[in-house]
Amino acid sequence: MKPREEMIKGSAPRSAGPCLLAILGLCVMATTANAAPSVIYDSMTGELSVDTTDGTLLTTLVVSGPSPSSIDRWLDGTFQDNVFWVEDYFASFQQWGGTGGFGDPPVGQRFVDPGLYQIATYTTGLDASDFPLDIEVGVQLDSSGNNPGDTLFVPITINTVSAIPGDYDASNDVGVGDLNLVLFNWNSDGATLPVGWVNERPEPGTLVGVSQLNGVLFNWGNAASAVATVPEPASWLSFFSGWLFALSAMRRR
Ligand SMILES: [Ca+2]
Repeated sequence: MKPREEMIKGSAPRSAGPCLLAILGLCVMATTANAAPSVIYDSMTGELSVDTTDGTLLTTLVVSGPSPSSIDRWLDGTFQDNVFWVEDYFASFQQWGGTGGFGDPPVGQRFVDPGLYQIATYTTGLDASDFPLDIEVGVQLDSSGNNPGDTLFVPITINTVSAIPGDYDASNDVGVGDLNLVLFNWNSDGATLPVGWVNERPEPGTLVGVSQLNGVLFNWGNAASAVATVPEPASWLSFFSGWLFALSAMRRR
């Protein structure tokens, strides 16, 4: 097994990361900062996906954690998504690297086109503690290849499904907190949700809408250890009138 720094040729050794990042950071400040890509683990399916629809030109990816049970995309020695890949699991790091230009054979571009890619499957039921370090995302700063790369560090996004459907904020019941998450993020892309949206996060590329609202309404009042409570008619009435007002206000904006 090759050392991690050697495997992803052309990426800076981990120990040099902060220094390189500081130097590159000065350059980036004067131009345009990259929006953050996201790396999503779905605890129900075990699938790991990377979302670079923000335009990130991903060249390498390093995920600390357990070994995946399968590599579903960007396998070692394959040419996929215009990139020739090296891929390996070594010393608690699963890593992918594009080698276009200096791979064997030297073919294609080094960065993967921006998009949403499901790349590996892990054991189900993992949480953030199983991925102890931020994800390292190596990027190319422009598609010409003339601009040097950068390394972004992004926390992993964990998608989970609560034991209580509609309990988006993981408070163990379905109520106002969950409704507010839906209303204040109405029409937001699943990739841009606040961290307080813990359970049943919509996938990147999916907009928050009626499906999520129904998840709250049809499970309203359900709690973790109690029989579902049915709100009294008066509380339903005030609840719906408040919601309709909020929705109409959002549509006027
Ligand atoms: Ca809740």
